[in-house]
Amino acid sequence: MNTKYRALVPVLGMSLILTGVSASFVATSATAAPKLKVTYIPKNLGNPYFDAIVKGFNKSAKGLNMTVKVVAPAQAGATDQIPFIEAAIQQKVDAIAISPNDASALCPTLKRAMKAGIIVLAVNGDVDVACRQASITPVDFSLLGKYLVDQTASVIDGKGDWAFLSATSTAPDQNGWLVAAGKYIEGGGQPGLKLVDTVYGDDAPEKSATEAQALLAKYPNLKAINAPTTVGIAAAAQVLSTSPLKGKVQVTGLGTPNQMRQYIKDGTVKSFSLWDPSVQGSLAANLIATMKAKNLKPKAGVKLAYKGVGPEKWTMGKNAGIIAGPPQEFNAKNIDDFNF
Ligand code: RAM
Repeated sequence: MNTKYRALVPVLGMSLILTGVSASFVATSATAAPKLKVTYIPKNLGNPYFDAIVKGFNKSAKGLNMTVKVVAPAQAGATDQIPFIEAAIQQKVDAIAISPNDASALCPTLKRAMKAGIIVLAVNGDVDVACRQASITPVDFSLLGKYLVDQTASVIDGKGDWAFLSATSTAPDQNGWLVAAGKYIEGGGQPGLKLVDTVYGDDAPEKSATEAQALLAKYPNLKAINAPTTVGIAAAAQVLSTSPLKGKVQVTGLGTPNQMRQYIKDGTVKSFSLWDPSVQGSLAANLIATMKAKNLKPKAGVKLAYKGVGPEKWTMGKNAGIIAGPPQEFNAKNIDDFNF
């Protein structure tokens, strides 16, 4: 587990993770405006991808009179985030930002939060639109499906059997991308490729490694594993890096440059992609502050300008969704230019 920003404190039978910056909500003086209290709930613990989102959150929160408390379950199960949402409601926070593990299972609890006057944002993945006020996602999900299939084609010259190693079977982000990938394939995209299986590593390193090994054993003609999850791709690359199949089976997908650098350097991986996750955290902090200060009601067409955050000018799309993207490819030529 990454211990950089976490202290594990057992509270009411669940694990509460506190960021170094905001171990508790900071009391304000009588004259100062009260600090905005935000709880951010990533999918699960121990994933550096979410550390990067938290970094962006904290960086922007500093200038926004805001404290950000980060709490998450140990595992990324569909309902595992519910107790953390409930705790935030009890603490009367101003806003809850959540990277959901399920599109519907969290809805009744998120609706209760909104009824209590709490701003609810979906970050990195979305929930049913009635259960949040806005979403910030990294990419247009329908476009990323094609992107992943084309990415697989590019590492095996457009030909061969391949499999998806995904996160959890309920993950709204990965599931959205997988459905879009399926549509692209059905429509004749990359006809030289054959998708033989989709397996789930649950965004847990050990389970992801076991699933990668099982794929290699089950499909002797497998040419590539595409893991559209930073946990899955690092686990699959680690398995291949010490296997006689290194170089014969390609691993690609979505990963953080810091976790994947060694596998690019040792030749296990040719290329993979990701966006900068910190932009989503920065956008979330700024959007919460704007919604509070200006009583902004998010909807399509709302224009936002945030200095130092990505391209700085943002427009809300359909269902008050903001896309933080774009995906970027990493390979041996550019991997050292990135540090997250
Ligand atoms: C993992 C998580 C996250 C996803 C990234 C690409 O870290 O599943 O939700 O967006 O991978």
